Amino acid sequence: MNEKITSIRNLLIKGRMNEINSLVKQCIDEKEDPQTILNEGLLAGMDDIAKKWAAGQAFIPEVLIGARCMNSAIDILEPYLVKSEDKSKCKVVFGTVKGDMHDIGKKLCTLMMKSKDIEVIDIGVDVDANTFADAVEQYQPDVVCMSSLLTTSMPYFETVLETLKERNLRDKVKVAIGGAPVTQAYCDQIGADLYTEDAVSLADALDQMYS
Ligand code: B12
Repeated sequence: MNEKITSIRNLLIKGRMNEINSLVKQCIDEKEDPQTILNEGLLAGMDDIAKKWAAGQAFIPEVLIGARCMNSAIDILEPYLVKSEDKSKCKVVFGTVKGDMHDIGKKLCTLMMKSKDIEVIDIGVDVDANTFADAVEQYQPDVVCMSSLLTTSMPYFETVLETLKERNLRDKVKVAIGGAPVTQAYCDQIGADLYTEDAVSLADALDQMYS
């Protein structure tokens, strides 16, 4: 394993953003695969933080600064992971539902979709049902993607689906849901159109649906 990638992983929990960003740039200059930097450096580091948090060895500030470092480094990697210029295959509106501030997964899904020439309009975190519906009216996407990382925010998917129905928008868009607590069974139960486990499978599924 490239030592710099191991350092990126280890520096994440320390929140050393400048050093991480500089190592990411060095790895890119040395022609390291950007997907490897993402998976074995940044995502592995975030996973270490999550495990430490679960074990009571790390606390919210560490998680938060780790997340900030991760988001900053993803911005550096984005141009190397994303092809551009081609016409987009489909348009996606993407938000994290009301009550939920988690956005790293959304950001990764966005990156992977962009790499498949899918246009993504990110409407943020803590997004309420009417804002999702307004975005459908404004941007006329093919797909609405919703993310939830909390068992407490997950039921809000149903509120959004209801609002889309009430505003006669539900039959105009496909609705995809995801995030750690979400399952295919839950997707079927609430009548969403698509669930996948991770960013790569979401991008692949939409790529196939709209090719
Ligand atoms: C980082 C993090 C935070 C950061 C978020 C920073 C940020 N900018 O996102 C901070 C510190 C703010 C935070 C806060 C909280 N968090 Co938090 N957090 C995490 C942590 C450690 C990592 C999440 C993450 O980014 N993972 C990495 C990304 C890449 O993975 P992902 O989000 O799962 O996304 C992938 C898939 O799920 C999927 N996906 C995601 N979205 C979508 C959408 C679609 C359409 C599809 C198809 C797929 C898809 O693709 C993604 C990429 O492959 C998790 C632990 C964990 N193991 O998940 C806890 C966790 C989610 N948090 C948790 C909790 C409890 C909280 C707090 C309530 C803590 C508190 N007491 O305040 C608050 C809630 C704040 C709020 N209102 O949202 C719990 C949730 C428990 C539960 N079952 O509800 C977890 C599981 C930790 C734990 N073990 O207890 N958190």
